[in-house]
Formats: sequence, C-alpha cells, structure tokens
Amino acid sequence: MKPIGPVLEAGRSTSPLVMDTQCPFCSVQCKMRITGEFDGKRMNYTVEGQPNAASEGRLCVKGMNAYQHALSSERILHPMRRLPDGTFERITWKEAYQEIARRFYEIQRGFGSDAVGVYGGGSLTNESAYLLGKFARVALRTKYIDYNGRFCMSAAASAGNKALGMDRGLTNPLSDIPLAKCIILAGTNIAECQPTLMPYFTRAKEQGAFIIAIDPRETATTQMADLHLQVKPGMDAALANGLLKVILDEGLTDPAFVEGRTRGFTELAAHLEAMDLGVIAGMTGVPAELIRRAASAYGRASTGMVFTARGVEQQTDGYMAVRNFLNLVLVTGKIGRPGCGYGAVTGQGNGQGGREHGQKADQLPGYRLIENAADRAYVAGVWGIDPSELPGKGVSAYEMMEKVHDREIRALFLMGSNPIVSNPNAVFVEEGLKKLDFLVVADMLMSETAKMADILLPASAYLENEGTLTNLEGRVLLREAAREVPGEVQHDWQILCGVASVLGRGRYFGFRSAEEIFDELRHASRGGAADYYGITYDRLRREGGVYWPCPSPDEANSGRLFEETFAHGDGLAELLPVDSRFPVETACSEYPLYLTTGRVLSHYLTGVQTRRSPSLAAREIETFAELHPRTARRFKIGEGALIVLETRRGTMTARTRLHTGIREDTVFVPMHWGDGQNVNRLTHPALDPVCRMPGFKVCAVRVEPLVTARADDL
Ligand SMILES: Nc1nc2c(c(=O)[nH]1)N[C@H]1C(S)=C(S)[C@@H](COP(=O)(O)OP(=O)(O)OC[C@H]3O[C@@H](n4cnc5c(=O)[nH]c(N)nc54)[C@H](O)[C@@H]3O)O[C@H]1N2
Ligand SMILES: Nc1nc2c(c(=O)[nH]1)N[C@H]1C(S)=C(S)[C@@H](COP(=O)(O)OP(=O)(O)OC[C@H]3O[C@@H](n4cnc5c(=O)[nH]c(N)nc54)[C@H](O)[C@@H]3O)O[C@H]1N2
Ligand code: SF4
Ligand SMILES: [Mo]
Repeated sequence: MKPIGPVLEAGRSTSPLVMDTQCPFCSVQCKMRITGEFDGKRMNYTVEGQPNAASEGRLCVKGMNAYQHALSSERILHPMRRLPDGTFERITWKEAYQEIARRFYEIQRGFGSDAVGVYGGGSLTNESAYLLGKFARVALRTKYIDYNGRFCMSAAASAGNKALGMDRGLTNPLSDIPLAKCIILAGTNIAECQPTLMPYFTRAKEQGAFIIAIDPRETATTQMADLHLQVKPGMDAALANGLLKVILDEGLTDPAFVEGRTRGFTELAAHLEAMDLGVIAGMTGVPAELIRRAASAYGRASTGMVFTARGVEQQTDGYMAVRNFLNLVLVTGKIGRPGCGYGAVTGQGNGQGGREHGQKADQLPGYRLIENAADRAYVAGVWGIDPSELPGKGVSAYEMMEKVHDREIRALFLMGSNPIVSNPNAVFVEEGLKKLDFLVVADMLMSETAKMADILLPASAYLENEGTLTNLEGRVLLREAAREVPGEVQHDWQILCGVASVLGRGRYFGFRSAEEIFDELRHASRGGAADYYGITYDRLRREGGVYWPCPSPDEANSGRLFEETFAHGDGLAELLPVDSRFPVETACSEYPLYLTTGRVLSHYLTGVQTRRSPSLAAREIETFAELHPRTARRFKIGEGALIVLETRRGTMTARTRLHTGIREDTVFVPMHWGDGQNVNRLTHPALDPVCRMPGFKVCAVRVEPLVTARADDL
C-alpha cells in the first residue's frame, strides 16, 4: 500500500508517489495513473490515462483533476458531532457508534423499525451498495431504503426490464458504435458528460454514420450531429411517436424481427395509425419534415443504435418515453447484432452496479425483487435469516423525503449523496431534513446535507477504497486502493459493519475486506438477472473487466445481449403503445418559459467534489442561466446580468449566458451548485407513476432582472 497522500504529508515525501486508480466521476470509469512529485516546496501532480477497454486510455478534464478534491485539506478526517450552534466537535469512533446505536434504538423503540430510513448513492462500490441494502434490511430491519440513482436511471431501468426483460445500460459493447450507420442521441450530452466516449462516435461518422441529436438546445454533442431535432422540453414520447409513425407509414419496419422476436405489434400499429404527424410536429416543436428525415434515415440504415439519457428519462413520463424509443429499436429490428442496439447512458461511476444489488426500495441483490417470495427466500438463505424477517418494499427517494416531512421517517442514515441539492423541490426537502430527530451522514467532504448531520462519519475516497464498479456497458471493473486512508477515515463498508455491530447484528456483518463482501454478493446475485457469480477479484485482475451476466467462473460474454432471445420467459420483447402527453406543468402567462436542467463539462452532480478542485472550479465558478438573446430582450435582460428565476416552488438567482442555440421558450440551468444557486429550489416534485422519477427536465418558470434599473438602460 502506498503511503498516505502528499497534501496531508507535504514536505516529507521525496520519492514519486504513484497511484493507479479509476476516475471517481462518470460511468465510463476511465483508468488513470496519478504521480505526485515533491520539488522541494510542494507536490506536483501528473495524471495519465491508462489503457482499458472503454476509454482506450483517454481522460477528460474532470479525470485529470480528480486528485484535487481527494487530496484536499477539506477532507473530513475524523468523526464529528454537531453542536447546537451548528459547529462540529471532534469525537471518537466509539462515541460516534454508541450515539448512533442509542438514538436509532430509541427512535425505533418509540416509532417502529421503519422510523429509521437509509439513503445511498451510485458512487458507492458494488460492495458498499450491496452491504447498504443488507444493512437496512438486516441490521436496521427497515423497509425505507432508496438512493440517488432513482433520479438517474429509474426510467430507463424500468423500461428496459419491461420491454426487454433486463436492464443493463448498453445492450452492446462500445466497440459496436463505429459499426452503426445511423445513431440517435436522445437527451444525451455525451460530449460533456462522457467525453472520453466521443471518439467512438467520430469513428462512426468517418465510416458514414448519420447522427441525429434530440435536445432543446445546442450542445457540443448536437454540434456533431447531421440532424438536430430541437424538441420542446418534455415532449420526447410524442416525438418518438412521430418517428414511429413515419417508419410504419413508409414500410421501414423489419417484419421478420417483429414477427419472430416481439409481441404487441398489432396494438402499436393501430395506435400509430390514429396519429397525425402535423399534430405531433405542433406538440413537439419539431417540423414534420425533420421528423420524416430522421425516421427515414434511421429506418433505412442497415445498422443503427439509439441512446437515451436524462433528457428523455428525467420526465414524469420518462418510463413511457424510453419505452417509445425501445419501440423504435424493436420495430426496425436494430438490436442483438453488430452495430445495432439500445443504450441508456448510465450516469454515475457505479450507476449501473449501484442499482443491481439492493439499494433500491423494491430490490434485493442480483436484481431480485423484495416482493417476490422465491427471491426473498433465496437472499434470506444467503444472509442466514428467515425470509419473514425481511421487510417489504419501501418508497422511492423523493417519497422518502415526503415521509421525512410527515415525520414518519424520524432518523436517516445517509451514505454517498447530497439530497438537499439533488432532490426536486429542494426547499421542501430541506425543511423536512431539519425536522429529523437524528441524521447520520457518511461523506468525505462537507456537503450541504452533511452540514445538517448530527453525526458526521469520515468516509474514504476512491483513491483509498478498494472495490468493484460496473461501467455503462455492464462491465465490472476492480478499482484497487491506491493509498492508505488519511486521518481516522474508514471505508463505507467498515462503517456499515461498525454500526451493525453496535446495533447487535454484528454476526451478519463480520467482513474483513471488500473482497469478502464481493464473495457474498456473488452468491446473493447467483441465478438473478444481474448474476455476478462467475466474477472474482482474481479474474478481474487477470482480465481487466468482465461483463455481467456471468453465471460461471469459466465463462465470458461478448457484451452483446439479445442475439437470440430477450430476457422475458417467452424470449420475446414487448412493444407498447405510448401516449403523446404534455408535461405536468406547462408554460402559462404567469410562468411563460420552460426551465430545463443538466450539466456542464467541468462539474460533477451537486459539485461537492468538483467545486473543491481549484482547476475545475476556475472553469465554472458559479451557476448560469442559458437563454436565447430574443428571449432575453423580451424580458429586458442583458448578457451576464443577474436574474431571478421563479417557479411555483421557489426562486434562485443566476447570471445569464445568451446563446442562439437554445429554444426561445426554454431556459437551461446546470445543477452543480447549492444554496441560493440550487436549481432544484425551482423544480417540480411530480413523479413518474411507474418508476417514480421526478421531472427534473421541465417545469414552468418566469425570469426577471435582479436589478431592474440596469435593465431599463437596455
Ligand atoms: N460533466 C459531467 N458529466 C457527468 C455528470 C456531471 O454532473 N457532469 N453526471 C453524470 C451523471 S450522474 C449522469 S446521470 C449523466 C447525465 O448525462 P446527460 O443525461 O447526458 O446530461 P444532462 O445534461 O442532464 O442532460 C442531457 C441533455 O438533455 C437535454 N434536455 C433537457 N431537456 C430535455 C428534453 O425534454 N428532451 C430531450 N431530448 N433533451 C433534453 C439537455 O439540454 C442536455 O443537453 O452524466 C454523467 N456525467
Ligand atoms: N435539477 C436536477 N437535479 C438532478 C439531476 C438533474 O439532471 N437535474 N440529476 C440527478 C442525477 S442523474 C443524480 S445521479 C443525482 C445525484 O445527486 P447526489 O447523489 O446528491 O450527488 P453527488 O454530488 O454525487 O453527491 C454525492 C455525495 O457523496 C459523496 N461521496 C462521493 N463518493 C463517495 C463514497 O464513495 N462514499 C461516501 N460515503 N460518500 C461519497 C460526495 O462527496 C457527495 O457529497 O442528482 C439528481 N438531481
Ligand atoms: S469524468 Fe468520466 S469520462 Fe471523464 S475521466 Fe472521469 S470517468 Fe472518464
Ligand atoms: Mo445520474
């Protein structure tokens, strides 16, 4: 193990410090080497990408600077207790554990087991995510557990499960992308959010691919496209209906595939028959001619791929919108062969693995279901408990926040998320968290939510924490620890074992290493949809990465799913008619514009990590509101002016960036800042009825200059 990090020991290290690791940020999981050298005054770092199948050795600017927050002097280094004046005092681990045990015990004795909730995240390793699910069900015996991935992957995951019988980010390996002759990028900004994947698309273009981007605004991704459909926020399901209608009308379906591999076509065809392309064009803001061009390009191409990300998915009809893009893939038979497939572009580093092993309210490891008797019996067997001891299913992340507000949940154990910035309707969420009797937060940095913790536990960062992560292709990767933990920091899994022990459930949590947990996970996932049984640390070291499903240690799959059959019992994929709906909140005279939200290249999620990196923070020091120059004029707003954005939920201020590439009826604000710059103070809390995803990507907003006097000068 390498010695502890340079910043913390600056001045003492003389030989170069070499750390081989994986970027902690997005779902590509680029491998990298960080070398620190002491020049007599300070440490200087160089960061190089390392060869691996997904990123092919590339790194983006976030990866290049990811050492900065992990080595920052702002790391939390010991357990702390919050005092009544809001400051924190240092305590020992023993004191922290004892207080947690005492308060959880009192609250559960007074109000029942479910009065304590658990909330996790997609940055956790598979081992920690698995253990967090077990911790909730076995140590705390609460049904209330969910995680931030609900805001990220739930629409695509539920659509993949229902349509294809399985949800694994991409149905084919990244190396298939250059073989596609037409690519649809729907609500995905790969150039800023998974930048190291861009060369796959440029290669496809060089080989003649036609690229279609669907996004209300111009981005670095849409600039690469041959055709940009500038859809109105929230109208993707309707737009996909338009694409499908043209494909059916022009006879561009694959009848043999539809007949042999799918069910439900007759109903879908009847549903589309009744639709009018002109009406769809009106609803979506995309001219009928462009819808025709896009459908025809995709329908006529010999191979093709469709990618969706949060633009399509973070909608109150996100599940249905993804189903409709899957309809498109299926009726044209573009799946299960080289250059063909569907990809939900996973977001967080372990967004994929984090949703397979039991952090979700209704799930058990291996993508098993907590409401299914056979699944319960199997996992209870692995855990050595009686199935009747397992709680039932809980509620989704935002609904947990509602229960916090209602005081049904009175204590929360939070690991790897910053919910007061990332939940919709953040003002309400913050009010709720203030009502908690007891909040425990495990984090490595002081997030907006961590500031509210009664007990704060110092967790290790990616540089220190060994474990597996599953990238967007479904490829499981081993991230080795690259240095020892600083201060009194512990790994997430050690914290969970520690708390379980003081709760009197230590016998189920006697793990001494991440690998031991992975071995139990292998057994718990065995036979489930996400079967990791055949994957071992040894194998991951030897092979570099292994795709799931992997039922046997001697087996490897090519990464391409559904070549012969889909994962449903009858082997068929399911088509489903999808309605063209308007969003829950539409623009009106009082709130005349649409607000949509998303990301910029140099920051990550709620910014807790990237705002602490001087190099990344310097690129974007504050939030902004992107709007069209004509819209700005309409509201008497100038470039770089401070404006107030207001919705029915709350207000925020931001500086404007005028850009002709955005729709005139839309404002875009990134999500990476907290407090008064938190865009989730504005977002709508309505949830998708199937997957419980909030509609982060559309609500009605009004904008006005912060200082009216200046605007009058315009
Ligand atoms: N730089 C950076 N990279 C990241 C992250 C980050 O925070 N920063 N986060 C990671 C995570 S967790 C995730 S989930 C992914 C997210 O990756 P993406 O989903 O690609 O990112 P977003 O910016 O949220 O949204 C993508 C695009 O959707 C567009 N959009 C908005 N509304 C709509 C709509 O109604 N319809 C359509 N079709 N498009 C719409 C936005 O303009 C935006 O360009 O990125 C991962 N990578
Ligand atoms: N308006 C709007 N809101 C959104 C979105 C949007 O597009 N628009 N996107 C949504 C999406 S896709 C996502 S994924 C969520 C993300 O929402 P969050 O989960 O709240 O975002 P993060 O900033 O990643 O917060 C992670 C916290 O965990 C800490 N952390 C990181 N790694 C570890 C670890 O290994 N262990 C522990 N214990 N802590 C760790 C970090 O320091 C940070 O404080 O936000 C959602 N919210
Ligand atoms: S942020 Fe994503 S693309 Fe960039 S280096 Fe990290 S893992 Fe790679
Ligand atoms: Mo995400």
